[in-house]
Amino acid sequence: MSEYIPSPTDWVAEQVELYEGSQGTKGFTLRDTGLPVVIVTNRGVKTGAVRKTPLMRVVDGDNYILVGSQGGSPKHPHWVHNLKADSKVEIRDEAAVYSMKVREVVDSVERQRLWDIAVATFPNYKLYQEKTDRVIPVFLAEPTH
Ligand code: F42
Repeated sequence: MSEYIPSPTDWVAEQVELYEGSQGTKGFTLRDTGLPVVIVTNRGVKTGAVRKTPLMRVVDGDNYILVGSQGGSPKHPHWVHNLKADSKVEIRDEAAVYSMKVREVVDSVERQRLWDIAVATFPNYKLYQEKTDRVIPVFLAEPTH
């Protein structure tokens, strides 16, 4: 088992600790929004370390949609590079943990469909896209059987 390196952003690391430490019974919403969050566990492309990232819970059937918005910042979050290099992830959704494989969605029709679901779930994504020149990456996580 590789070393786990917590996020250097305090409130993010604290959310991960509360969520995982309570087996998904606490800390599963985004601060004052009350909207649910999942924890994505994956491997860092450079360090090989275990990384854990809270993201909004956006679902499409059994699949999860992962949106690399990072508040509309000018650069992609690091986890985007990690997921492009290694598609194997675990997703914790409250008490449930799923093994999944992710892919970046590049087909424009498919991306639009998933983006619309994401914005309907978390309307701030639309504001974040308006804030930045980069096209916010969208990933689809599908169960591995
Ligand atoms: N971020 C989103 O992009 N989308 C969301 O829907 C979202 C929801 C959300 C809900 C709750 C919450 O607490 C946070 C939420 N966030 C959301 C923020 C999200 O959890 C991440 O903090 C944010 O997206 C930034 O991701 P990041 O991977 O850039 O994390 C930074 C702070 C970080 O940890 N950076 C590390 C560092 O040391 O600076 C590097 C991490 C890393 O993965 N390094 C790799 C390695 O090898 O280990 C190399 C990566 C590379 O770029 O090559």
